[in-house]
Amino acid sequence: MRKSILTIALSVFVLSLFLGLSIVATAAVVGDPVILKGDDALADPEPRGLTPLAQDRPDAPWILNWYMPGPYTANGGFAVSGPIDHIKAASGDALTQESLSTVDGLMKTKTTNLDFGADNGGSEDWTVKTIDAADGNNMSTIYESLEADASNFDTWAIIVIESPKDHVAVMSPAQDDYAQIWVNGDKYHNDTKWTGGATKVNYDIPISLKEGANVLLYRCGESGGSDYFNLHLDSATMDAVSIFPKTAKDKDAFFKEISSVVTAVDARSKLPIIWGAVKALK
Ligand SMILES: [Ca+2]
Ligand SMILES: [Ca+2]
Repeated sequence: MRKSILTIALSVFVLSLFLGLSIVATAAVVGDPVILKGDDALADPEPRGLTPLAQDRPDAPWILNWYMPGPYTANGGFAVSGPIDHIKAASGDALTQESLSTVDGLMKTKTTNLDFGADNGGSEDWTVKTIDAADGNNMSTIYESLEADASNFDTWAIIVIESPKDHVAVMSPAQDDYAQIWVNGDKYHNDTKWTGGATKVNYDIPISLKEGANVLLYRCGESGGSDYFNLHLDSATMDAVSIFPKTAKDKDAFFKEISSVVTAVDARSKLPIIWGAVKALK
């Protein structure tokens, strides 16, 4: 009896060792995260040597809740608009796309509304939008200010990913038309080609996540026809992290949700003020 228990325990140990090694092997195949700098920041994946996967993933763990400003309209088509950082002008230089994809930048949106100007969508407050991953027009659908299947607009969407550790995750976007994605101030994806269907993925992109709060910014530009943006992370990461907005339906609720996640940064930014006050008392 005792021997058989020992055999089972040993088998389980060997099996989990094997599974563990397989997982490590799978993760290794993905490759290291590549941050797009210089000319690569606006270069498509194929010229950079990547091959489209053309995989339909209707059952992937798509992320449905996003923190977003209003749309930038009359963009002149995604090809014209895409290379321009509209966040910079609309925030009065308070933000850039890079800084918006950091905790510090995200915190600024508490008080910084974007104003795209009267001809390009004006100013809508930041709020939480819930998309339907299967909806081939999920970008135009979420905006009351846009007509159904609208053309010529840009959207920006944010999530906070709370990770228990530093690790490399894999993000998989589906977009129509032009996707650009930043994480923690670094650009990881630039793809001007629509993926061919709302849940069709062309690239699995390794990204660096750090312990604690990570900010991901997903910009999608639309010219005509379908307009959708979707994103999922690899299953192991999806199981390990918390993603916000969770149940929040508006800006206030979203910042309440992430308050404990971003506390460390808050405390750090308050330190100089506290020390200044202490000094003043002396
Ligand atoms: Ca459209
Ligand atoms: Ca389109």
